[in-house]
Parts: sequence; C-alpha cells; structure tokens
Amino acid sequence: MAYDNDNVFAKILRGEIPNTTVYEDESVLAFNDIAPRTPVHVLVIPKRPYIDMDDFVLNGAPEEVSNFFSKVVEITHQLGLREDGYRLVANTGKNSGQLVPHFHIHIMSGKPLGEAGM
Ligand code: IU
Repeated sequence: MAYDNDNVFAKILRGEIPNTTVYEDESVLAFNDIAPRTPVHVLVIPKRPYIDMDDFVLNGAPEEVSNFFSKVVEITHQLGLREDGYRLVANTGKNSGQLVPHFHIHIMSGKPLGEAGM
C-alpha cells in the first residue's frame, strides 16, 4: 500500500488544515484530537510519511523510531499526565478501525479510563 499524500494529517503537516499544536519539533508534531473521547486526547505523529505503526517500526530508522517514542513520553510529562497515568493507542489496519492512514499515537487521559478500548 502506498502512502496517500492527501490524507488529513499530511494536510495538517503541510499547513493546509489548522490544528491546535501542543508540541512540535523537527521530526514530531502533537496536536489535540478534533473529536476528543477523553478530557485529554492528543495525537502524536512523525513528520515523515508512514502509513501505520507497522510501516513506521519496520521501515523507520531505529533512531527515528526510538526518538519518536521518547518524544511521546516527553509529551505525556509536558501534559502533566505521569502521576495519574494515561493510555496510548495506535490503531493499525482494517480491524483496528484506523481512519487516517498516517501513523499516529493517541494519548488519552484526564479521567479513569477503565478497561482498554476507545
Ligand atoms: P484513528 O486511529 O485513525 O481512528 O484516529 C484518527 C483520529 O483523528 C480520530 O480520533 C479523529 O477524531 C482524529 N481527527 C483529527 O484530529 N482531525 C481531523 O481532521 C480528522 C480526524 I478527519
């Protein structure tokens, strides 16, 4: 499957669609989910084009992958989530219900979330 340059997160990265950024550096962008399911619902994406978690982990450079996950944890700290905790979700492929074909991690928190599931 080829990466779709017209997916909504590609448009956000090109500045064609606005977003509420919570963190940005040369390789990563984090922004508030447009339809939050929890009081804190942030999406973290690599700036380079990967379709999903599988594509990212298998085809990204090892430093890129480890840097990304370090940034995710850094962002949870920046958001003040370490003490009460948080959930990370990375929908991958059809069965997961992944809607946007640009790899992203959901950071969800702000209340007790119960059993896993969105
Ligand atoms: P999923 O893992 O691909 O199902 O999640 C996509 C998320 O992207 C979902 O939570 C949407 O609310 C969110 N989103 C967004 O933040 N901005 C948008 O313009 C669109 C979707 I379209």
